[in-house]
Amino acid sequence: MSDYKMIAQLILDSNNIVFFGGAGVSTASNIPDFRSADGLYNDKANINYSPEQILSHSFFIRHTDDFYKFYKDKMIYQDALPNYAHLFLTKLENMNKLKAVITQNIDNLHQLAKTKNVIELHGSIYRNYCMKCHKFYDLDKIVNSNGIPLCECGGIIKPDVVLYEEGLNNDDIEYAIKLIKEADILIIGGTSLSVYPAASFIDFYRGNKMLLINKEKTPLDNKANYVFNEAIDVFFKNVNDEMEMLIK
Ligand code: CNA
Repeated sequence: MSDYKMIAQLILDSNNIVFFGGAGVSTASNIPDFRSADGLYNDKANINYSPEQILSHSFFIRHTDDFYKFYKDKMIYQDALPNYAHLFLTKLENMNKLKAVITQNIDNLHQLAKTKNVIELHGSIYRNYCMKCHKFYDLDKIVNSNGIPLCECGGIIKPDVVLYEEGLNNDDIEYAIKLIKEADILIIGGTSLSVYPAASFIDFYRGNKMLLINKEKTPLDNKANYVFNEAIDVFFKNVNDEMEMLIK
């Protein structure tokens, strides 16, 4: 039996699958990740500060103007569309197999692909709020502001994105851990598993069907029951082909 067929069978036999993913899920939608060779962290254009520094809370407070220059240039991809990986997860949700997508992504592509239960551990570029009066603003406000986006009240608008040095939302943490604890199959994909605390959540999985699909090796490969070092969109296409053959 091929690996894809074996995974297809596991999926067909389960109704409690949880997906945990990251930036690699969206590279096929032309959004660069952080840590691939052609990712943002290897972009030689960032000379003065590293992306980790720029995307930190203290940098946002001290150098808001420079933060926004980088953020608007490198983090916003309004025209990006979901790729096969997003669509396959929606299909599994519609088949009542997938319980939730837990993502570190901030690009809204799972929602655009119509997955309903999405936990955005690191927030979303589409939500923004005034740091003074908490008024909500959409992405257009950020994109259409020259320099630092300001609220009507004069306050600075901040993206609802979890920056380095900032904590995750407690309800999201609890819900994500509960889903992972109770999952039959945990599919992890497109993440270097190097950003904490998010990466630590996979430790709560108790089953023996942890799949890890990532182009490059990760520090946590040894925790997975099945590791596939390949593109996740292609992997899901192959699994889907096998699923359709098995259903026939
Ligand atoms: P990362 O650290 O950049 O790792 C991405 C991983 O995905 C790498 O190990 C790649 O090898 C792998 N990869 C790339 N393309 C594919 C593919 N097609 N199939 C399978 N694997 C692939 O990103 P993480 O998500 O692990 O790190 C967490 C950060 C990245 C979060 O805080 C995000 O907010 C942040 N981020 C998000 C986006 C987005 O929303 N699309 C883009 C860039 C960074």
